[in-house]
Amino acid sequence: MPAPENSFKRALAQGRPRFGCWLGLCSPYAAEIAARAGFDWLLIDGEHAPNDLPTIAAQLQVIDPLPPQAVVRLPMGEDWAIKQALDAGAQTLLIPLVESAAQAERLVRATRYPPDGHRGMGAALARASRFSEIADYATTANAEICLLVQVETRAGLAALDDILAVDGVDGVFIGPTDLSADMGYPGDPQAPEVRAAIRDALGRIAAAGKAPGILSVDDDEIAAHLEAGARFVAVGIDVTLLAGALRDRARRWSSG
Ligand code: 3PY
Ligand code: MG
Repeated sequence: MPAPENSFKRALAQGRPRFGCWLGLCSPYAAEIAARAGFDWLLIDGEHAPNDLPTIAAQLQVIDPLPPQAVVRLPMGEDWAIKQALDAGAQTLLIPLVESAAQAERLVRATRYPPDGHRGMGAALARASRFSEIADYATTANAEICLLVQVETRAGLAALDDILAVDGVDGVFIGPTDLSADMGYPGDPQAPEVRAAIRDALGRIAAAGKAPGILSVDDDEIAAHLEAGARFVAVGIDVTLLAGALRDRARRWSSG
């Protein structure tokens, strides 16, 4: 039996738009609500939400049997963290702050078993191999890994064409918040210079045949990103959706 097919990777390769939601509530219960809402993919955020390996694994267990594809964002692209996330059953990873082709190549190798890379062997006791039920996991896992890297600094943008040439990188996600800060507009990803840089980057990623990704919760901006080439687009964040709805309700019925 081979590793499970990564249908998110296939969809991105075919250029189909995929709409997702960011998960920062760190809860399998909340992840199930999002997984039943109708999104194509869900991002379990280990960079800016207090997720650790057990909470990531628990959310993967909930999401995997349901329609959306799970994407795990790690806080950084360290070999050991990548190995643990893959062993926990993640097949699609998003890695922040990639600024060179050499860094992207190291990430590709960290996600692949030898001879294509140096991912440590040990999935026999892991969820990734369904606890050894998938007899052919070691020989079939590499083909189902989807690696998405984040370009979110001026240095990353300067290296974008080199990063796009790295075999094994499936998509490049532009991080508008970090990019705007690095470009001198902290908290203002709408700044015209930032918007132009994002538009140019999304177009270059699409032209290179890789999947361009982005996050926005503004409908007009999402339409512009799609028009510029974006294909995996996060259109919501569970934390801010919940916080906004709760605040609206509390305001409506405020006793003070
Ligand atoms: C960013 O905007 O910097 C992100 O990492 C995610 O949107
Ligand atoms: Mg970022």
